[in-house]
Amino acid sequence: MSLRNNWTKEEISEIYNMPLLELIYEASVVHREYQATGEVQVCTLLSIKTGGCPEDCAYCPQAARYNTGVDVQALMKKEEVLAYAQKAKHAGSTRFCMGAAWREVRDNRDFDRVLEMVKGVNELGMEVCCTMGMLTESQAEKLQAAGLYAYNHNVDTSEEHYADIISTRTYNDRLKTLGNVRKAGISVCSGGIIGLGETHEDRIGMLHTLSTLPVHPGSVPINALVRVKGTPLEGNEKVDVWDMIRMIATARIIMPKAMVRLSAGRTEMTVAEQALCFMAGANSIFSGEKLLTTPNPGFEEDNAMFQLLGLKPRESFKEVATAEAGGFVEKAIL
Ligand code: SAM
Ligand code: DTB
Ligand code: SF4
Repeated sequence: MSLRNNWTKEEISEIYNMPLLELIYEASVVHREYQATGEVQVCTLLSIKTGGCPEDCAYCPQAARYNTGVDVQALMKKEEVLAYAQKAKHAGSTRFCMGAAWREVRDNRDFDRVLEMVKGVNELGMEVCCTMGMLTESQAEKLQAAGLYAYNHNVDTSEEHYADIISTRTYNDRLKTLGNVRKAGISVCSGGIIGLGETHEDRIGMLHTLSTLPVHPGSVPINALVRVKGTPLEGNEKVDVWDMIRMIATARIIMPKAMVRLSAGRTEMTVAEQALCFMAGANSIFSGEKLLTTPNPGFEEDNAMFQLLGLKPRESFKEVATAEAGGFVEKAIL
């Protein structure tokens, strides 16, 4: 199968609605053809600026307008952030993703500090990722020049369902940021959330948006809603794990080269359920005791799961690139 970005909603729907075991099997076949099965990318998140966000994303504990008990914290110091990154690296993580509860990046001293953080994490030899809201073209270029590897900006849901979840910015705003990231030569990380009260058609619509971007995202996080008290979606039903598996398998089949990330929601899943997600084509996770503000399995727990399932953490792309260039010296000083 070759890479396609002209999928129709009907084609995606046919895949998504296949008999479940058939779908998992098909996805495994694609996974084997395009990816190093047995390897899982381990990423770690850190919230570098927490809470007090002016947006109204109905799922989010960091929106100022909901009473969720999340403490507002100004932008962290570079040294503190680098200490976290170092810890994550020692635990086997190869991608470090810094999150800021901003509507958009502004050209100010905070942004300059983030650029310094990006440089610092890059120098540790980790792939650096940021998720900080909307970006202009010139901000994306500055981040790229500082060594940013990827930028996360999720479409979250379908275009049709979007306005029920967020009113303070549009679907088009999101797509524009993704375009700015791509143009700057930064790897696009974009996916969404299930459990927001969306229909199956909305899920198919979201996958359609992602798989028909000019270039498929380098990584596609699939999040199950973490239901946080105080948010408008606190009373939503728990995501059915089979739906998570369907989403992952469909994403794997239509975007074969992307890293598909089993993202938020793992604390509510058993190891057996997560194993099915890996069978269905997931090959990336967030590891470490916290996502941004909510709990997540820690490194030890995940290492034990990897041992049990015979999985191993994937090397950083940066290390692979350096090794391929024969740069042992460079690699040694990373
Ligand atoms: N403020 C920036 C933005 O919205 O782009 C970056 C941080 S924001 C927390 C990053 C992503 O986290 C959101 O787009 C959403 O997909 C995900 N997220 C936030 N709260 C979540 C929750 N309760 N459950 C699952 N995913 C969530
Ligand atoms: C993504 O898709 N999921 C991560 C990351 N990208 C930034 C965030 C999940 C956040 C879950 C809620 C929280 O911990 O605040
Ligand atoms: Fe703010 Fe991002 Fe949370 Fe929306 S998802 S409220 S933009 S931190």
